[in-house]
Amino acid sequence: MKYLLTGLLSFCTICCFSQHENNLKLWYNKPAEKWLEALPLGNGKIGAMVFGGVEEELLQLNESTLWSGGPVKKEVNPEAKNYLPKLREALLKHEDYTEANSLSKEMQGLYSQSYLPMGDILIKQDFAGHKFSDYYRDLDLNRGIATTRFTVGDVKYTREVFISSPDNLMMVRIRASKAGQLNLAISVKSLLKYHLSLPSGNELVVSGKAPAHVNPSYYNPKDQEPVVYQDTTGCNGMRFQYRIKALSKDGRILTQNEQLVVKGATEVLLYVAAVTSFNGFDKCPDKEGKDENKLASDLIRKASAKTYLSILNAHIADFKKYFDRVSFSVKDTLADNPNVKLPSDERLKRYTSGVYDPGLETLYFQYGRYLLMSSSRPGGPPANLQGIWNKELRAPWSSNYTININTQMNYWPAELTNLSEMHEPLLDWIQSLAKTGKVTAKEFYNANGWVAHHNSDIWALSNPVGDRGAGDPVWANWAMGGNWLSQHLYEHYRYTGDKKFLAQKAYPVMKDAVLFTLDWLVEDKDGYLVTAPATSPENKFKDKNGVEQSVSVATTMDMSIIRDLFANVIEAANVLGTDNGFRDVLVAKQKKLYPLKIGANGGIQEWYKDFSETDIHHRHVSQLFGLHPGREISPLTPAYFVAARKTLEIRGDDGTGWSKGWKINWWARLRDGDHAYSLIRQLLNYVETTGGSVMGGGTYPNFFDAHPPFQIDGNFAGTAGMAEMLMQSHLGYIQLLPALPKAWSEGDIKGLKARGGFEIAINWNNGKLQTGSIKSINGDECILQTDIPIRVNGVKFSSEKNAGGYQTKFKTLKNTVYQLVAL
Ligand code: FUC
Repeated sequence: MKYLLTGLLSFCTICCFSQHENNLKLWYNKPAEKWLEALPLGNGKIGAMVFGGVEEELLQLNESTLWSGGPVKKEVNPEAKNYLPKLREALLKHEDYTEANSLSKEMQGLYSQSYLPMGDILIKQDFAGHKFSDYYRDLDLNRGIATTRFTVGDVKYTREVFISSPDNLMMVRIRASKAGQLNLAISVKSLLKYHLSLPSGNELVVSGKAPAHVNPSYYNPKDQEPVVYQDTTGCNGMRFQYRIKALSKDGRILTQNEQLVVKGATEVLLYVAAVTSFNGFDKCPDKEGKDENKLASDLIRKASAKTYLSILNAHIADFKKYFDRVSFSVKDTLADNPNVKLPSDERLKRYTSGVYDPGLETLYFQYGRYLLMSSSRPGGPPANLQGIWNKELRAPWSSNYTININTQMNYWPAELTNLSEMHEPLLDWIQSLAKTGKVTAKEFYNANGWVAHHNSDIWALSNPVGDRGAGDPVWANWAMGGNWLSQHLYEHYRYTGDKKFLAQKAYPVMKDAVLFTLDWLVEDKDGYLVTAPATSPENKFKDKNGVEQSVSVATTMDMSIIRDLFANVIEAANVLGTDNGFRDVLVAKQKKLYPLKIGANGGIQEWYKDFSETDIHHRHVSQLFGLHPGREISPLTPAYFVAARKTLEIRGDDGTGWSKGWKINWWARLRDGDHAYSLIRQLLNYVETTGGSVMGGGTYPNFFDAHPPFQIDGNFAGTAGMAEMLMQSHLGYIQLLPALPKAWSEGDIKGLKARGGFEIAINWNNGKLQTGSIKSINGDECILQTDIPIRVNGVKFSSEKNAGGYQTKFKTLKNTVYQLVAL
């Protein structure tokens, strides 16, 4: 019975839902012409962009482990460490920033490798020149299904595509409403080297090879081939395979001219596997690679023994298990709001023109969760600059891991919006980075512990990039990537309370990051511990002669990240009751760290000295790390809190997509809901697929974030920022509705996670908390902060009123729900 019901339910997604009433769908009334109009599907391993063309459907395929290159090379710049003393002397003794810049270039290593597209699947459908009508396509966010429907003559055609995590496979079902009306030709192509085989009458196999090296698209020296397939000295690139099997109950399936051809069928199923020989960051994917042929054929064999409905139902159950943990709605005060009824691209355009449409904002929130579930799943690599979706051989910034903000930003919604499992790929990858980072620390700086710089890849590259001298130190030589990522390990513990994880996976890596840092810090003339060299991603300053400079000492971001790391390691040592001696050393060092400063303009100073920036509106506002994602700037430090606000006012709201996304989070932390909301509106600014300027970040027709170009981090920052407006927990207590904007005067959110192991549901009206519930996962004490006093389970606790509102403390029992009522 259960099976039948779920089966019927899934039938309803295709046939009978009212497209206008659903706020968990992106939908369109025309096919995608451009990639940024196509709809993304993914299971963290396979990714696909679905175009929904009528006569030709294009499914552009990705696989998350398909990167150029192989394990990182060693001894890439053995001379690097010899420059460090000279560099420090130039900075600390002579304040010669020009010299520091050239010496930094001597300390660079190799560029990261590139994330690659796997290939295309083209499905040509023959309608003998007849016109189509009733076109509709959508992406169903809580089921992870893309559907395309249209009518030709008196036949209705439906295509349904999803990518299953349980079966690790893409499924395509194509149906005609009248018997025998499907005539298809399925072909493939790839930008990589490949050959095609058609081993049985109904299978098509693409076997390919990734390059051994791909240069970043911005790096084109005359003497280097940008894409190299053979590495004569080391390891050749990985192999890959995608394999399509077609099945139908009626009609005929045959192979013809390198195509799978279907004639006269009523329903066709395509089973698509996509795999690579990637076998871990430290194994050559060629010589020591996995058997991609066996992987792909096993997946297809197992799945094609199952019914379509059982694969579909397992996929939906898996998807809903995560997606449905959080719901968010804001009351639309406009009766029968006409915007809600528009196709999503039109709706976004209208929104950009200023109309009121809170449903679009909550849809965007959930889309971020959808994208994280689709691009980051346990066992796979972390979501990269484009998540898992990339069509270019040389994608912008290699579609790599940029760890001076972008990769971390991808994971801001993970714990907070109840997708802790999707954080795992990053947490696992950090373990690999800590290994290569140990080699880098020794090789480049003769330091202990581990270090990572601003770029990385699936091989866990940790060296400063730049091809030994070609990178600009303002990004290439920044050495705080590992320290920042260590925050993610500790945050996972703070949300889950998982002490085993803290002891076994987090603490050793965090401690090793500290070991590097202790070696990296030097004393300045006043006895402060400072970093030298230091850069402030990726802004430049004017020195006393007005010359533009990058490399200096103790930038605010460096020192804030280090303070955050030390505080987290001290807390972790206390929680675990270990390493007291080491902890005490850190407590002493902590006091000597160069402190936060307020500059002459009233903002948080960005550099060691109060230099002026060369770009006052720069997209990075690195000096505000301590406000978010750090916790050293808060209402508990009022002078810095005011200065942080001033910093943002001076910098202004403009920027790339991710910059606007970060600003939502900052304004939420400043508890200014209306300003945070105005940035949501700016992030949801419709951007044409054809371009836009760097300061014109926003949202493409398929709701992908526009840097521009497409970069997924802004989507994730937007989702996290909205959650931060409704609940914050970074200061040791849970603040409900810290930054509620006027535009969201009535609404509810269920399922957000708070640090300390709590799951929160609240609703509000007239901008005030009404009722809610807190589920205690671990049975720890709960501290709530609210604007108005509350009752918990009918009891009015002795709430303390402080500057931030009322604090209510109560003991909890494990796995128990507590009801809140505002008084
Ligand atoms: C950093 C940013 C850029 C871009 C790139 C991938 O370098 O400054 O804006 O997001 O990463």
